[in-house]
Amino acid sequence: MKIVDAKVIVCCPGRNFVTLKVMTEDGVYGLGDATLNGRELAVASYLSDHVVPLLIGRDARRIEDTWQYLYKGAYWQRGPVTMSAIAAVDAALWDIKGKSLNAPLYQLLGGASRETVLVYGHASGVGIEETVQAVAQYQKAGYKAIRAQSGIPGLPSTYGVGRGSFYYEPAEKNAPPQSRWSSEAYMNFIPTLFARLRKEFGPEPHLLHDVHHRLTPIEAARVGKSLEPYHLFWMEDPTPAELQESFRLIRRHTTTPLAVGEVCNSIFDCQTLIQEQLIDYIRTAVVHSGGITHLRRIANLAEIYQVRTGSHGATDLSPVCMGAALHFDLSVHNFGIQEYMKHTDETNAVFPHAYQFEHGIMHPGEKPGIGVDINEELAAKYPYQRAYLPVNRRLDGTMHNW
Ligand code: KDG
Ligand code: MG
Repeated sequence: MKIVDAKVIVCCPGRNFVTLKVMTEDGVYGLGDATLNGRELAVASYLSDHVVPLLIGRDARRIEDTWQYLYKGAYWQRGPVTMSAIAAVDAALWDIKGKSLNAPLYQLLGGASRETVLVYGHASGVGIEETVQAVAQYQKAGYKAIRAQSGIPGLPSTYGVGRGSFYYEPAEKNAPPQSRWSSEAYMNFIPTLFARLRKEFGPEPHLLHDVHHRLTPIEAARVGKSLEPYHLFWMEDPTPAELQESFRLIRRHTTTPLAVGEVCNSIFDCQTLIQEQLIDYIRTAVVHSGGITHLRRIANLAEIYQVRTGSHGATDLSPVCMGAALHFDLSVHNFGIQEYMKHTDETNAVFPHAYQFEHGIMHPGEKPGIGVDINEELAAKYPYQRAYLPVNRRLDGTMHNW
């Protein structure tokens, strides 16, 4: 089954998405998400200028060989741009395989290991009261697992505070927005937020929290310890994971479960974290870590060390990625949870999909392949708009992690 054409579709139905469409000689096509928030066109160029010419004439059925060909063949291995491009090809080929065998993707991955996929959404507010209200809204909408973020008293802006209920979008058109940060103010405040949430909602709902790479290891250890009475489902990205060994220190001090991986692109970025059991959840996503083929390798390694998956699923991961993620989640044995933020109505219209959300759980649907399509005519009505993720400075002006 030869690949006869492939094209890169860039559109902005509320936010930018990069989608690869791979066409085969018998008319079956597959889709893959290649969106890298704030750097979308770099991946689009990597694909259309360098990868698409290599795909024409290849056998679409040879998924593993194509993955190795693009990874080893580039010589410049790994990195977010390369791995997002390879991910898009890989997902598109899995989509084609599913469609040509008339089977939903999860059946090709070993079949369902569970009936449904547990997801979590982001509740946030400018202060504690608003966050309490947002968590209540999510609970009402059926969510059993809720990430809670709140503005910090004394700071003008904080990561994770959304735009209206059920919608979170950090990227801004034209220039990066700038936020301010104080680890001291954050560390003093954050236990009061979770004390209040537990008091209000009791022990049942899973509560999650994202530190967004902003603390040093010893600060993270202190926060983890201070949150222990509120038994979080996880504390995410407490410190940057570039230095994987730094999680040893956090781990020595706290039993709060840890989740890392949304910015990891390969198994080598999280190998120490997994093999030393320094984390509990690995958050690598289909789109940013080499597609289904490579994500399975990461999950298989993690399974040996009792680390479960908790894939990134914010709104900058397109419905094509969400569909693929849900097939993966349904099938992989060591699944933990899936992040799910609703896309806008415009995005959902561009990407009609079979996956469904109900009562806090999801299912990828039974359509052959990934079960997500693209309406190209509609997509063309939403041209690319340059946008950037925010940058973050400490109160004295020093650049900090966002
Ligand atoms: O593109 C970056 C966002 O998706 C990310 O900042 C959101 O941290 C995030 C999360 O956990 O969803
Ligand atoms: Mg995060």
